[in-house]
Amino acid sequence: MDRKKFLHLSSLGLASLNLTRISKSVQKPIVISTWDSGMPVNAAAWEILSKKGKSIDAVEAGALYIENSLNCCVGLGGYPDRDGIVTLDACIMDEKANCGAVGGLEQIKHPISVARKIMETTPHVMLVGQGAQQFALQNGFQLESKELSEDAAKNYKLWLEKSQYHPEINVENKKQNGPAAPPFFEDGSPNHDTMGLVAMDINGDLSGAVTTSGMAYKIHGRVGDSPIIGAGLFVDNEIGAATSSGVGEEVIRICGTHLVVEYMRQGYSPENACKKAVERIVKRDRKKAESIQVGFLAMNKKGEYGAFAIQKGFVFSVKSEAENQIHPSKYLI
Ligand code: SD4
Repeated sequence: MDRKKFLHLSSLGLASLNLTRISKSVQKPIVISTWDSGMPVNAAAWEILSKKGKSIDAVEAGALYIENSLNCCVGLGGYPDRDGIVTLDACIMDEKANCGAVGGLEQIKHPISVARKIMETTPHVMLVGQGAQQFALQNGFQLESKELSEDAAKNYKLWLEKSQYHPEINVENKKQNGPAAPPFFEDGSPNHDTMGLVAMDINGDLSGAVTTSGMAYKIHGRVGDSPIIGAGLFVDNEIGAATSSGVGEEVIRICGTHLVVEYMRQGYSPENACKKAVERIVKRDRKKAESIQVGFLAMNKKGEYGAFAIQKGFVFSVKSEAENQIHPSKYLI
């Protein structure tokens, strides 16, 4: 920058801002994902990102990894609805705002790939229920068994004793209140039933994916935020991308991840953008917010990332050249 231009910018208070932008290099490739279960998911995505692959392939690979883990509560190993049926939600979105989604998909192992197929081969964004299953079968996906995983069957049986839908938040609560209250496993560990991930590839292109069995013991037919573009996932290649986990109804009400991206557009850091969205939920109904969890996770075009949740306990996983670790999210209440 020549001296004259520098002095001019200084007079506007913009010189340091401009210099910061020049000196700060973009962190890429990078992948971030919800929860500690995101560590192996990131590793699967990194296989692609580290070989200069595309972020859309990386996020699909990450989601496929967790859909394959039958001991996990994402995918067919997940917890059922109150009728004992596992219904899966997923979506995927790329740097050109191409997107695909499935809601309430039954007996198909890889909802994320069905979502991608919808994105790439149909004029639509979202297919649900029987139609989504029919589309999957027509496109070579196998019909899997209806049987619940061992863990899910055990917890469902326990849940049936009271049949109450009370998504709990803290492990402490869970231990006081007895077993099987979602979103917790019987041993008290959090039921991370949603995997959301966002990646930026070596070209700086952003993509995201979400896959989940949704809230345990939901009403049959209920679809959460996870497969809804702008709620569970949003990608804007000019600005950044965001994903969410927690009580989907509250995320849908504020178009959560779209809101986070819009806050980043206004100049908020990823963490502060997530915080603003959390504040929106809490402001609407603080009493309700005190009893639920919602966490947002976001990345901007510089590869900066951040998260924010209503409650303590939300964590996220990051993989880049510089790090491979789990971070605790800040929280409001
Ligand atoms: C849902 N948002 O179905 C999902 C559930 C979730 O951790 O994220 N649980 O509402």
